[in-house]
Amino acid sequence: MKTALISGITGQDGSYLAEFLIQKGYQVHGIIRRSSSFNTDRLDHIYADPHASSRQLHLHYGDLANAARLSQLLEQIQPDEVYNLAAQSHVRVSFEQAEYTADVVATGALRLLEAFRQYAGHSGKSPKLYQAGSSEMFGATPPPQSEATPFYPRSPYAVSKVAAHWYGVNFREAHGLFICNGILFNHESPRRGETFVTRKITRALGRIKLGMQDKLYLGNLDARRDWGHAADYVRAMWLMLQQDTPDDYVVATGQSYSVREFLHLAGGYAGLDWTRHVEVDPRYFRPTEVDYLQGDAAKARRILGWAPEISFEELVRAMVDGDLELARQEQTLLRAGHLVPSRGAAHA
Ligand code: NDP
Ligand code: GDR
Repeated sequence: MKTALISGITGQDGSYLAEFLIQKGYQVHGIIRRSSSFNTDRLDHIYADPHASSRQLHLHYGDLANAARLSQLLEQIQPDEVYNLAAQSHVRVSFEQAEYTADVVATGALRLLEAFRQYAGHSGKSPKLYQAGSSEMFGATPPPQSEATPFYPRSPYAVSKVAAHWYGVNFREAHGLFICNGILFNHESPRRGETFVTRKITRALGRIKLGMQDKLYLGNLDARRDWGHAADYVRAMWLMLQQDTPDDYVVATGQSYSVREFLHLAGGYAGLDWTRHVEVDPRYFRPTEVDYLQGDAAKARRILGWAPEISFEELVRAMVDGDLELARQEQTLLRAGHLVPSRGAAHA
């Protein structure tokens, strides 16, 4: 039975990856940040009482800002596979919190790599590490983007991911470690954070459909993204670590749509004329935008045998269905006199 350690386990990808690895029989350990409010909602359905002997999911407090704790966790858990998914992952927020983003995304990855190097040196195992890289690293370089495409990052987030990518390559080459960089294009799901554009849209459509909200304020509707489903993408992460040699891979669907096209499809499926509800608010524009991402995942297809199984249309439908159901639940709570936070002003 293998043991995995996931940083960022409470995020969208962390929850899908934990589910995937548990189904494969892994013991899954996750690093969670201490928070004054609960941050484990996405894991509730797979969480088991710590006293249950059969449980496969184990959560530990830690933070990518705390190097000593990362070392301690690796020594204690002795993982076969480490997945570094933790990040301040919001591109626009990174313009406001550039230094913090660099500390978590770039230096945080370095802290984990350094702890991993020491652990690998004396564990007697040959552990493997996955680093969550991003299509944002390509930034302004025109599509299609593959492993051979030069990086041209357009935000503090993307610059930090480029640094983390090269730390990974350097640790692999300098110390002979098994480290893979995934270069994943956008992937979404009903568990996507509510301030990313797809989820912001489907969340609002659900509430508009039930009369709980009228307007949705968005930024650049012309940006194009290659959107896949997170469940498909965590499988690619795992496949990278099952190979005999470490390498870097682009993971993408190869199809690209604009935000406007996403609105059209999601609005149509929800039975709404989105043009009556959406307004453009420049506060959501980015100082430097990434206009057009469309990945070429031929290498992942050839070497990993990976291909997406969930189509763009299925993704959009799953997200709209999920958020219509959530809006219905909110409406029931409201009618029963409970407080429900307003989502109209999702501020990113
Ligand atoms: P999320 O924003 O949903 O999750 C980020 C996770 O990182 C959360 O668990 C968060 O914890 C945790 N985290 C944030 N800061 C720290 C810290 N200082 N120490 C420890 N944990 C921290 O991201 P996704 O699941 O969407 O993405 C996973 C990874 O993949 C990220 O690195 C992201 O940058 C990258 N990526 C994502 C893509 C996508 O389209 N989703 C595409 C390409 C790359 P908390 O819950 O407490 O906030
Ligand atoms: P992105 O995702 O920046 O690609 O990063 P996001 O959904 O935030 O933006 C996609 C595009 O939509 C445009 N947009 C808006 N975006 C947000 N968030 N809010 C809006 O109101 C809005 N209106 C238009 C944006 O300008 C952009 O062009 C995501 C994150 O998950 C990163 O962590 C990851 O690395 C990349 O995907 C791949």
